[in-house]
Amino acid sequence: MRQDTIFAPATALGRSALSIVRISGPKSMDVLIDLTGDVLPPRQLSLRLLHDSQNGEVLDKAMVVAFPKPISATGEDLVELHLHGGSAVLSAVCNYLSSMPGLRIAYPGEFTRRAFLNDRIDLTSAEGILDLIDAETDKQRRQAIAQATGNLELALKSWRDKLLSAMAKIEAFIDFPDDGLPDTIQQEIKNNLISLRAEMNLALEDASHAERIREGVQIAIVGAPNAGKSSLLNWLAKRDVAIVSSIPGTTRDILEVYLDIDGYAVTLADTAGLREATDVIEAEGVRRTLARLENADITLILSDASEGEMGRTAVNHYLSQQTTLALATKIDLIDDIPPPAPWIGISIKTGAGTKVFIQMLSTIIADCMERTGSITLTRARHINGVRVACDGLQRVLEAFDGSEPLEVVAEDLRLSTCSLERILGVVDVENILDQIFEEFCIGK
Ligand SMILES: Nc1nc2c(ncn2[C@@H]2O[C@H](COP(=O)(O)OP(=O)(O)OP(=O)(O)O)[C@@H](O)[C@H]2O)c(=O)[nH]1
Ligand SMILES: [Mg+2]
Repeated sequence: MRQDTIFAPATALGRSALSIVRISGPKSMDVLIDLTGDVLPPRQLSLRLLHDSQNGEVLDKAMVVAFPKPISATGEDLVELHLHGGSAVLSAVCNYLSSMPGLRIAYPGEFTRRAFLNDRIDLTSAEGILDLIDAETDKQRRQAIAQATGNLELALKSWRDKLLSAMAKIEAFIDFPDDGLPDTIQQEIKNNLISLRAEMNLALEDASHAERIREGVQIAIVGAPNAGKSSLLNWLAKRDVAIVSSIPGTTRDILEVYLDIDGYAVTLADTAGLREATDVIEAEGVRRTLARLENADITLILSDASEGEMGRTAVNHYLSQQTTLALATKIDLIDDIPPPAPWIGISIKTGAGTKVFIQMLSTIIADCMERTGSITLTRARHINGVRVACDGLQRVLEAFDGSEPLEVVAEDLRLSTCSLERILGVVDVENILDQIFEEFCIGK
């Protein structure tokens, strides 16, 4: 399959100034000669007429560039055609390419997959590229570009090298069981492994934050019926997403909007008002609200300020978490009199209190996302791998009192090393490749 030459549009379809088609594989250079009638200098953009060599028709006048292997994005001969944008030019060129023997359209992610298989990038960088393309906020972009350019790869490799160096020292003594491991060497290995374990633990602690940056923080708006939840959602979303009415029990299902708050991706959910439901549909709405409340990273609890103490006590028991903001709504109805702490008074009608609210919300979101270390594990796959490595390391450190033979210690170090290599894609990759690359778009 890797012998196939593949091609695909690398830019989005539709009307645009330019449209790039990439071709990768053994026939790429022949295709370029066929299209231009010329052998082009490598890695240099050239302006050429592209012909259909079967009937001589000009397909487009375009900038083209050739990247001979192995110094190309895929590690294979790679050609880029920078065509004029628009669907007709693109389909004429793609139709012509499909008619050429040995050429076929690429599968999603196939270019990046080939880059990985040809050792141009490791698996974490490939995932970083995917995240970068999917990034919708600035924080997501920063996290993804760090991973795509090899930050995680470097960290994992340095951890692996530290494990390998400990293993080499231990294995040197396995063949001399009588002498045992000299104390000074044992202490040195131990100190190195203790600091390695601390680094890994820090990365694991940060991991949930990194995952939230990638996937977005979940915020739920909850409260009694008619508290103004849907009004707040519409105001934050700056559009009429949810129906607002003075009838309690208007919202019965969960409504979600995706927002960018200070560069962080946020999923904001409006929910059904919490009360003893009057019918089965509302009861289901309340059940869903409670489930969402449990999964939320941040909860906004709303209570109608004009109902005073009564309204607040109804939702007080949800106030326990740190990541909860308590909002007393409609303070315009009580002459903007501020409610007692921790309640923050707001009015969607007059805008009173909304500035303070937004500031507090931004702070809570930032706290939720803030990381302490520099290494970012963005996926469950990374977290599990580092956890396994860390567990192995723990066993190694415990075995140093001499309770286990050196062979057992070395085996645990080997398991830890393997687990890190699995994240990098050095070992056991076949079963996860499809899963990772099928998320890509065609042409990447
Ligand atoms: N005066 C005033 N009225 C408001 C304010 N915010 C919302 N309301 C009104 O309060 C009523 C209920 O608003 P919704 O946003 O539908 O309340 P909800 O919490 O979503 O209600 P349910 O979906 O029934 O649980 C509507 O008539 C809104 O116009 C506000 O800041 N001031
Ligand atoms: Mg509502």
